[in-house]
Amino acid sequence: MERTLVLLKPDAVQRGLVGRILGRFEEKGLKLVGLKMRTFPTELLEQHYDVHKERPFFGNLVKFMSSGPAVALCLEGKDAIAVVRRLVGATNSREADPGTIRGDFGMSFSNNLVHASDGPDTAATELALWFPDAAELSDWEPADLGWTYNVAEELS
Ligand code: FUP
Repeated sequence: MERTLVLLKPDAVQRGLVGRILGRFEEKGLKLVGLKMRTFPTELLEQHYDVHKERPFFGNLVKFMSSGPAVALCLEGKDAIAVVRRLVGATNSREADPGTIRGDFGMSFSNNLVHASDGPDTAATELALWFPDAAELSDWEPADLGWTYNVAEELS
């Protein structure tokens, strides 16, 4: 099982898409382990996007991400990091495939609704940053786990 960080960006909140986007992940069979909503501080966003700090769009990106409430999620599942990235789609929403979240709901490159960790190292770093307190994450077993997966073949 893997865990990954997903952010529903301020545009997703402002456009009233939080429920539908979260629903995509739930419907897929990903387990919701953590969820919080607030206007996240600039310092946190600067750390989160540290890899982009020399890029020309960095200032606008941090400003956008801290411009209003956003939602941070921790999702869990087998191969969850890659599964979520495929569900989210290409960075530029105009080029994202139909059927993906960005492809279905977005028209923008920068206002692209969702962030998702892009690999195991990033997921670990990002989850430690966004959910530093283990008590914010819930360990629970979905009642339908044995129907979502072939447990003997896929989860042993
Ligand atoms: P992604 O992994 O798809 O979230 O995209 P990146 O990590 O490459 O970029 C992070 C965010 O920066 C994107 F969601 C959108 C924004 N961005 C721009 O605004 N302009 C650029 O040229 C590249 C990225």
